[in-house]
Amino acid sequence: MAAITMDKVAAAKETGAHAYFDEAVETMPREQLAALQLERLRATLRNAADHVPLHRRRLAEAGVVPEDLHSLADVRRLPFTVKADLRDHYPFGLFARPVAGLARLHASSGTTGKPTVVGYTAADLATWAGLMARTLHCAGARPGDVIHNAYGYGLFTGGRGAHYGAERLGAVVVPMSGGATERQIALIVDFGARVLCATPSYALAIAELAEQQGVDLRRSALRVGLFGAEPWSEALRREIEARLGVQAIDNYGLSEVMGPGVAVECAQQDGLHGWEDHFLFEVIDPETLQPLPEGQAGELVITTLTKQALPMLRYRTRDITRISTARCACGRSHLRLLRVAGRSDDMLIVRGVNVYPSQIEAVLLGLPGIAPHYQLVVERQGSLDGVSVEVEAAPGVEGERFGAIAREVAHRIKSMVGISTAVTVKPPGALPRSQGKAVRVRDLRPKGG
Ligand code: DLL
Repeated sequence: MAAITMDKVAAAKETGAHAYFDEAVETMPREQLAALQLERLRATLRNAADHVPLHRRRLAEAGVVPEDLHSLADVRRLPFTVKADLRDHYPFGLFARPVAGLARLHASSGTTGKPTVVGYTAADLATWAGLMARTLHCAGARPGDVIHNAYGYGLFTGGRGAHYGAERLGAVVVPMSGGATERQIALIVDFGARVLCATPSYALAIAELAEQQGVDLRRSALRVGLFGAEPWSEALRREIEARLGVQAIDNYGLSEVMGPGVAVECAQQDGLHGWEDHFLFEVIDPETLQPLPEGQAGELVITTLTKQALPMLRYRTRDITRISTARCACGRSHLRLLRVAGRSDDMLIVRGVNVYPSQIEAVLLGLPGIAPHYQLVVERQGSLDGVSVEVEAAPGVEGERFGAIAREVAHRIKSMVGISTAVTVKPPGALPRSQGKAVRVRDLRPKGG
């Protein structure tokens, strides 16, 4: 079986290499890309200053006149935009076009308060579809492929983002959305899907249920997985690749700047190409707000370069990553973002140690006796925060081994991540399965304290 998987992955790598959706743009020399960015940045500033009162005021306060920008480094003179700006101007206050002139709205649920609302003109939707087609192609999808789309449809940008990108690519899209996992499996097999789009945690749930039903998806037509919308570890990637028989490609995006299609890995799986003809990427120190040199980890900041309805100036994503402009073996010239380990909001500080859930995931996966499902529970213990870890026993593991497994998991987390955790092993199937973005952390700390 392992041999089948390896052949399929090798074949996917083969088709993915040195083939572009838009060769001229994807391999554009970096100086030319920079010139294009500067020209588009000026147009974006003009759009923002002319049509969005908040940006007009902030640009005036910063003393920036769009025509004044002489080099990309001047982007540092621009004010930042944060999620609270969208909330404070709910629903349409940051739009640069009247609502009647838009073609679509999306929104993110947000756990507290108002959702963040984003809008697109018809031209924005066409840009987005083009970028998603490029993204799918970069991941290994090709015209004529059946693309099974299990990202949620609705206000979430994942479903429709992948949908219109797949159509634009010339592929055959199955608009499945999340949930009804049994049916998903049957249709993947019956329709001969070559590409699966899903969150990584949902891809795992599909793999698991297929195995329980005796369906071997490694023998199906699936070759490529386009997975994203949540942080996931390299260990989870290997797990999904082995269980589904796909090359699992990471893709990144966020609704505030567009949706999926902002950055994606190529077949090299060595960082995500950020599409620089449409976005300007910076990494800053989240404390000092100063730009960080290439290679240093910090908060990703994105400026949109072509959006009409919702131009975003230096949007602070809260996502932690690093940038590399080193040339990629695939020939694409666009910079690479290192896998996004997590959001600064999700970072836990346990007795002074900074921890992302994905770091704990990396330890858990592959440990004998446990399944790749977990949740972290954060509680206030006296004046400090404590983290307990709930893991699930692998199928067939007897209850009397749970205690020993829990001790082993706690020991590994302590030695590899550096924090002490209380570990509970639950029976197989006890932890909730994801249908979209997985809930990795249950935060039981008192609100506001
Ligand atoms: O999750 C857009 C998307 C859909 C991306 C489908 C990829 C695939 P939002 O719901 O606005 O948009 O959430 C954006 O999700 O700021 C990151 O924190 C996180 N995120 C998205 N992709 C990745 C990824 C969509 N590949 C937020 N790795 C972002 C890690 C990711 N985190």
